[in-house]
Amino acid sequence: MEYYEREYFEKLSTADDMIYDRFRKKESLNGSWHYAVDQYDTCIRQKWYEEHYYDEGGNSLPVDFSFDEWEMMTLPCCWNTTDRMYALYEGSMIFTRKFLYAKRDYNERMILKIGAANYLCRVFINKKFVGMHRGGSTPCYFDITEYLQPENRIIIQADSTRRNEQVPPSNTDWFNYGGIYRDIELIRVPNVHIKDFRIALEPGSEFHKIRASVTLSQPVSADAKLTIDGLCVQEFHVSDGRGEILFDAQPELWSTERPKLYDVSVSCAGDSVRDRVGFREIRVDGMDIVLNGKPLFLRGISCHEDSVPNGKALTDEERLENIRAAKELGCNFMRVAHYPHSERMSQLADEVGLLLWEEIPVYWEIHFWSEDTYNDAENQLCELINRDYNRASVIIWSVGNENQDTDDRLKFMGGLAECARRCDGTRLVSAACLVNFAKNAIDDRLEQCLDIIGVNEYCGWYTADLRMLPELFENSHPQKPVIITEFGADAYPGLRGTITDKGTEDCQAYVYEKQIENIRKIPYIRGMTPWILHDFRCPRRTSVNQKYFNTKGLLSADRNHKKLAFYVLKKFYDSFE
Ligand code: GCB
Repeated sequence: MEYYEREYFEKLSTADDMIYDRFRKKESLNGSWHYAVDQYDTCIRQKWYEEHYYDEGGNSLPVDFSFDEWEMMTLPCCWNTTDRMYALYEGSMIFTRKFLYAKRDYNERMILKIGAANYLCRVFINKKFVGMHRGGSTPCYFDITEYLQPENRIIIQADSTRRNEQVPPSNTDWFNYGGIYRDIELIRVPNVHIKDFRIALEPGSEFHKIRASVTLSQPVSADAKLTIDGLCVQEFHVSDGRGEILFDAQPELWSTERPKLYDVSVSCAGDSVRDRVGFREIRVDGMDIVLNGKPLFLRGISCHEDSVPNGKALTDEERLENIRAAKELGCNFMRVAHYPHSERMSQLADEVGLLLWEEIPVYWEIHFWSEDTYNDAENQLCELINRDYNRASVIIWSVGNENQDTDDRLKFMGGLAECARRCDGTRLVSAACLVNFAKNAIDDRLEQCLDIIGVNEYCGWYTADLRMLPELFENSHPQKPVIITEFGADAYPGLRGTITDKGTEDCQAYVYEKQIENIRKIPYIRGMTPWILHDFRCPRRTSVNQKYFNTKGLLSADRNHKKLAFYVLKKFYDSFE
């Protein structure tokens, strides 16, 4: 950390600052913001946000900014897709606008929510530093009540600099989009409000019990009323700001075939919130993954949050296009890699009946020895769990992807697995592990901390000899169900050739055929999420058959072209019906 940044790490917004906000009334700050590229971090070095235009003697001072004359950008967005000039820009950008505020209720608090800003985000209101957030894919919340006046200037710095100590670190296999790329919203809540509301089918209750809990923003006592439309009404007591109820109920279960959702509301201490919730049970039984009491094979596909026109700022239509393509493939499962995608994704998956694997970006070579990096990773995990706890579609929390099996890494990721379990006893914990190539076997010490073992093997691609695959599976004796979380091959859309000619659709389809031929014979493999649904931007990929895209997609980056391998996988998945 640079010396001038130190003071801005003081007021870190974390998972503890989140409030429950689904379906709350929101006032949007999306739209036109003035902006400037601030490559040298001058805004925070020179404290532009303090707006010193005159010295004590009344003499005008030179200033290096013109907040209200700067050009405009429409937020949310990834700045890389707005103008060629910013296509490859990584660093700091300053955004500012004004807004009016009139108090509506003497008792109200105003919460600012930023859906996501990559990676550091600092907020200033009316010349004061409000706080900062780190982590480029989870939402942050700031109580800005004390900073507000009738007329307000807000300044947000988004800093997309890649740094080794961050989560993800500086080297990844995807594009580092910058920007405030999810909604910016104001939420009025009463002083005592519902900070957290959780509801789920109780695991092991034979589908006959539901547990719900409420956490208030203050340690007060009050009665809470829970209504599940068409099912029941329950009352329970909240004391010292927390209350929980476990009650008998027989909800129609949520499944991928019948994604039944209930309208749910809870009111307590003058505040009330709503949700749409499905009830299902996911567990591991021996070597089976069991949904609502029935073993199932997870017919999955991996997916990045990336579109050609919008980067990570996908529209709902684009998300639905991905979901439709996955359904057409015959999927019941999607691995949303390698970081939390928008909360809209899990909400849509709830509606359409698609199971999800959600992941935090503990990717490749993290600073596993650093406590600060651990805290950052754990906070991102907690923010994700808080955000999506009520989503029936989410069945697995993944604590990372492809990390070398070292002692530091075992402690770090073991800690994350434990944290996921502590925060959420209704889901399974996994990680996408590397193959132990010295033994050509599934063998990673992290397995002891997981419910399901994820394995990325690239036989037929990085491990060029496909004959290694049967041997790899035979050499392995996992004690838990395995999901093959990645295999795949690059194919430039439309490029044809022989099955040995890397970069052609024929070669990719061949890899899929051989993989499927082997995977289907192995009983301990209980699911797969090949890499990947569609091509995505990737600065590391410069070859003629990639052109700065990772072309392992089954669809082209614009989703208009289906590669041969799409149909190979579809044929396999359709054989399950
Ligand atoms: C992997 C990584 C993924 C890459 C992929 C590839 O193992 O987990 O992020 O994009 O391989 O295409 O090399």
